[in-house]
Amino acid sequence: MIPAGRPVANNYPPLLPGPPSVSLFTGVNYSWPVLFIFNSVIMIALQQRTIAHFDLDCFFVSVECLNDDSLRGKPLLIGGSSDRAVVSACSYEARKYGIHSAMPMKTALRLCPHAIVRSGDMERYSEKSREVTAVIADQAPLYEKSSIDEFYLDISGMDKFFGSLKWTTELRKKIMKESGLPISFGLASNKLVSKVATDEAKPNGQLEIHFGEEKSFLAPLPVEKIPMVGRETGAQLRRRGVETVKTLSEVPISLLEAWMGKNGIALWKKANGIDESPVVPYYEQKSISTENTFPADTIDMALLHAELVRMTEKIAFELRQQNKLTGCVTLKIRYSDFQTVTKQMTIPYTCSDHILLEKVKDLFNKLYDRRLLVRLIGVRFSHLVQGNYQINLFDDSQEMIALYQAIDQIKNRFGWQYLMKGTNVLPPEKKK
Ligand code: DCP
Ligand code: MG
Repeated sequence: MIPAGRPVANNYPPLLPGPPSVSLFTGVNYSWPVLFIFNSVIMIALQQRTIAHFDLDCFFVSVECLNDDSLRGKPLLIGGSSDRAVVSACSYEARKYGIHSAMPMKTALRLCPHAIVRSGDMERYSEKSREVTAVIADQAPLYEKSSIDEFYLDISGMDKFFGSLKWTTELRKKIMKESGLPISFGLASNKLVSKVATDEAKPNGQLEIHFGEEKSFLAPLPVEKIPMVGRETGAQLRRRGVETVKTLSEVPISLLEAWMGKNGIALWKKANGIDESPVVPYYEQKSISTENTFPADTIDMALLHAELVRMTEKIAFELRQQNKLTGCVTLKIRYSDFQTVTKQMTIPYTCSDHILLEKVKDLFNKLYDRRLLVRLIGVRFSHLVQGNYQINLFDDSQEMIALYQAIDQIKNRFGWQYLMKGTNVLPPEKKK
């Protein structure tokens, strides 16, 4: 039984027809046809959703296998080759040895000394990611690109016309045929259950969870299968004797709230198969931008460059705080005569300052061609997807990753403006 005040599952019963003539709120009597239309509108509004979640299998590894067939079926690690490098991605064969993403390469090679190591190629992965996006965009009425290799599709209502499982299966085949990459999907009534279903279907599979079966599907799974349960939360729950999603769903919501605050409530909902979050269309996702009008129009290159560095570092930090990567950079310049020009560049997905700075400076050098005083400059990152900051640090070591972590911790604590690249520190007279 669900105690009063607890959130309940989103399985609304169909509205029952009332008596032949009913007074709704106003004392006016409505006839049958009016009530029927009213009912239909409400039912459509509350209708259960059908959400498909797609995730490419072993994405980086699969791209490498496309280029080199001899790598198939082998323990393969993607990452830097230096002593202090980390694993970005690993094949299923490598995972059997306990290797996982973000593990130091040295540890991985100790676990599996005969593993093959390939350095990553973010440009190629981004290209393939965009290829898959194009196939989905061409077919799906509403889709969200949630990470470099992951998509949510809202295909509610599709059943009436094609059958959602059939349609999704066809789309999966089309993606695999056109990109050459294996992909799995989960189909369910919300994002959470569809994502967990994809995970269960992997590798190279598909799984449909029918409406009403969400809780029983999740129940036997270990708590770590719930996406918001990381290693730390998982360990915390296990220490308290909570090992399966079923046990988690039975913990009183007030207790979970006492343990974890707001997150406890969110977790309880997830354990009970409830997730009302919408699929956010890719083209409506917010970009991150900043711009600055100079106190006096300027042609001082050192000042302009320093400002570009400052702005780029500011919004790259914002990107990392939101756990996002950008796939497109736009630069805006307004000259002193108010002519405004912009230029954008599609880039491999990243959130690293040094990569983004290079792109922004490149755009500036191409765009700034009038040798006129500049009134304003602006930088914008768009095509945002969820992603870890270490995703493209193939050649970088654990020290580089630790440095990014330390920089972001300091920025978090004292404010982003207190830690910047040396090039951005201007002499006091220029700061004015
Ligand atoms: N990635 C990374 N660093 C991480 C996690 C992931 O660089 N800590 C990269 C490599 C992956 C890609 O992102 O290939 C996609 O991440 P997934 O979590 O979807 O992992 P895979 O696609 O590799 O495997 P799976 O089949 O489990 O989806
Ligand atoms: Mg994947």
